[in-house]
Amino acid sequence: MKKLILFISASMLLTACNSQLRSPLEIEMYNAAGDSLGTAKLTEQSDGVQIKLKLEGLTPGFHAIHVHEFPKCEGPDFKSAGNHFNPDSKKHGLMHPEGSHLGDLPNIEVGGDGTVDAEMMINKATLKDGKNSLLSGEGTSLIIHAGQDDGVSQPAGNAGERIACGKIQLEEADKDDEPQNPAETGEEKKEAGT
Ligand SMILES: [Cu+2]
Ligand SMILES: [Zn+2]
Repeated sequence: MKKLILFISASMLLTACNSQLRSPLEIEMYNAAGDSLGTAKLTEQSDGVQIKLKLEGLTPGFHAIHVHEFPKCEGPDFKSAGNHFNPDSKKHGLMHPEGSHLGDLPNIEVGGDGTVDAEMMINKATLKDGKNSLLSGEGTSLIIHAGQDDGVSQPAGNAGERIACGKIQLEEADKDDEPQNPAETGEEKKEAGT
């Protein structure tokens, strides 16, 4: 009986750990120079994914923010992040009749001190498996723009340059595509030319 209880609590613990890997997921946001601006905390909820944004060092005013399709934040232009996350092939814009991209979000307002502390929902998104998962494939990214999203212009709301980027992906440790043969780790890997 004792063994059974031990087994049950061990598997419950395992389940808890598993879901913790995906939610909440805290990601770091970087500017074009590679400096950290703060964090975004993503949490799975029944109707979507909640984002809690705590950033500093931005220019005051309204800025567009979207989920983009690739977890690649290569500055200074962050073009590597690709287009908006759009698993249903819709048009861009929260105000577009044929919209919107799943990754479209309302503009954020940065205060006079350059900080923003905002909370928003990506409706119908998830951190679990499936086509609407922000972690599908390699993952996605969260991008902030210099200007604001007008809510209708194609393809991306005429929001201007990409000024901040954060990768929405699981920890490196969770990836299983790396070869784990200890015999291969003895030799230092040569860096690819950057
Ligand atoms: Cu964007
Ligand atoms: Zn969009």
